[in-house]
Amino acid sequence: MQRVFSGIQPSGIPTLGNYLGAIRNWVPLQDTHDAIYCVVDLHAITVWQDPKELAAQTREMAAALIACGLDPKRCILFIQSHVHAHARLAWIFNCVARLGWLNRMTQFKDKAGKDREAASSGLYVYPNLMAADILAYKATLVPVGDDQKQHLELANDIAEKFNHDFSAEGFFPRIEPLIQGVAARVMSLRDGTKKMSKSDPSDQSRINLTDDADAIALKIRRARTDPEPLPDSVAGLEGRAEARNLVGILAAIGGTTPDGVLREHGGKGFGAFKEVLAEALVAHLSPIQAEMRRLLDDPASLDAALRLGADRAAAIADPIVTEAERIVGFLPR
Ligand code: AQP
Repeated sequence: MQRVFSGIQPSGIPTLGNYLGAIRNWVPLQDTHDAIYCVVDLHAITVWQDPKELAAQTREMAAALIACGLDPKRCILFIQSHVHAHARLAWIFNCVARLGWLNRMTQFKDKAGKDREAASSGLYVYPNLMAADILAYKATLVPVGDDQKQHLELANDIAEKFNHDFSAEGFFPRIEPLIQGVAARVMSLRDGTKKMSKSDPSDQSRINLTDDADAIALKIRRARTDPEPLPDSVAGLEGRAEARNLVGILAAIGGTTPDGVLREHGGKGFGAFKEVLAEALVAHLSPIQAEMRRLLDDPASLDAALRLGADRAAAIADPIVTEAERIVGFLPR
């Protein structure tokens, strides 16, 4: 069975973007693949996180994943910092990856903003840790949103250079991204050229998975749009990033295509369309929210499931990383 790995940062409440671009697509893979999913707290601290909030957000993210359909019995679900193999392999990869490669990463440029000198060194080497996350399990398929494609190409460069430099041909496998769905990239509700992000300073820019019906309706009502009515087909969405985004969201939620949405709603003004969209979102997210609340009411059971997940993950990753350390020439203890 092919092994898949994916992770999500507990850097805030999961957004509709995380859900449609990633989490939702992870669920069916539990039954067809050897699936490993991780809440990546080591990645989250590459930008400042309040320690108390980080712990709470980590648990909340795990609850959200389970509420969205990940079943700790059908997949391996754990917290990244609980399995030390990730950090051990990441250090080796810090020494394999070239600065020139990292300099090309657009996510660093986006996240560091204008004051790059003030960004953490962790943010800079983030893609090396991501490569370690995947390769510590020799996973070959990584379901991610479209925004992560560049990091996966880098992970393949790292694997190839490791195999080559240490004469370990084939030790680390090639990784393929799995980019699924009509909403592979959900955009900000305030700016159709920026992706929806859980750490965007504006809460109005995103739908959080925990937003109640009123918050969802308000955010959708306030979402930026243009004054034209909806076109009859996707060709008419050209140059209308915000309209395209809202149509894409309804298509993804309703299990249809943007053309399907426009066949039904083409010609409508945004006032009417936004009401339909808000209603569909509330109906879709309510059961997930109820299940999340139930899980968070019993943190001891949730933590126990995550401990078990970490044990299962470590049982796979530890021997692989120990072998990588031997290949590098570290003296076994
Ligand atoms: N807007 C998005 N549309 C589609 N997919 C998305 N993903 C993130 N945003 C969108 C996918 O979600 C997965 C987990 O992402 P992450 O938490 O590891 O980091 P991220 O990509 O940086 O997500 P955020 O929400 O923007 O987090 P912050 O604000 O902390 O940086 C990935 O598979 C990603 O593709």
